[in-house]
Amino acid sequence: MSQPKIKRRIGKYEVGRTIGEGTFAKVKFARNSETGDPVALKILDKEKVLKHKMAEQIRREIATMKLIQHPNVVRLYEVMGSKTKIYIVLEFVTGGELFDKIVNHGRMSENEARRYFQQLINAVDYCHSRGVFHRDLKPENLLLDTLGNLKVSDFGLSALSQQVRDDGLLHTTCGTPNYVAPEVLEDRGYDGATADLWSCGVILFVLVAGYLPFDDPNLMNLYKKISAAEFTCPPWLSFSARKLITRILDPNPETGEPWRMPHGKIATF
Ligand code: 3AM
Repeated sequence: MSQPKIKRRIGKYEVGRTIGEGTFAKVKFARNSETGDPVALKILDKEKVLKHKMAEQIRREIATMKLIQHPNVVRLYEVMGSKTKIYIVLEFVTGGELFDKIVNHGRMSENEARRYFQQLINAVDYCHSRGVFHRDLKPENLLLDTLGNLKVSDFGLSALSQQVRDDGLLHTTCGTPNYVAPEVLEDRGYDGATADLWSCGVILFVLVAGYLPFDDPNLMNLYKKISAAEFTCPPWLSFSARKLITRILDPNPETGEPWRMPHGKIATF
């Protein structure tokens, strides 16, 4: 493999090629010049991020993130700032996105899906037990390492994907609502843990079905389908996968089985 071209320097990191671009951030390859280790450098525009007086929340979230160390969570090493930019230094994950597998090869076997789902739940459970919530779990945040292990990115950085409206409360921005829990969509104030679990249920469905449980070209119709948890399991699903998905995708976070879930209970199928 050819060495990436090294251009400029941010702190002790030599910045190389752009890996990709998300809604709020650009992600670049970089190398720690002291250790030679590769990292991913997430670059955010300060003005965009801070204009809603979210500096304090972001500072808090970043401080928490530095304490999170789990094999299935993308490590956050450090955060730096310049006059106009915020630089988040992350573990470099090389295996691409989990959902590219679905896009390229279609749905996966339940055995394969079970392995990813367990890794996802382990990551989510670990972060929740430390009071850290994701609030925006979706395909783009599920990366794979070279060994095919799942790494969840952007854990705890929910302020970066949300915005403060005039009422002073956090509201999820546009993005794709397909993975979002009904109580989040309805803006009725929500519990970060149960909302994350809903997203895990949608992710599991996509892995084993190969398509989204809730989808509609019309946004209002999509909202209605999500709020009513109106979905149909494909005929090839096993009874246990079907049962688990139905238990998680219960629109009422309080009745969704022990699921949407008391901490420590790792469900599987
Ligand atoms: O633009 P694509 O989809 O190719 O996989 C992420 C996405 O790639 C990648 O950056 C793009 C914008 O989010 N990415 C995000 N975090 C990463 C990380 N820690 C990462 N790639 C490697 N390591």
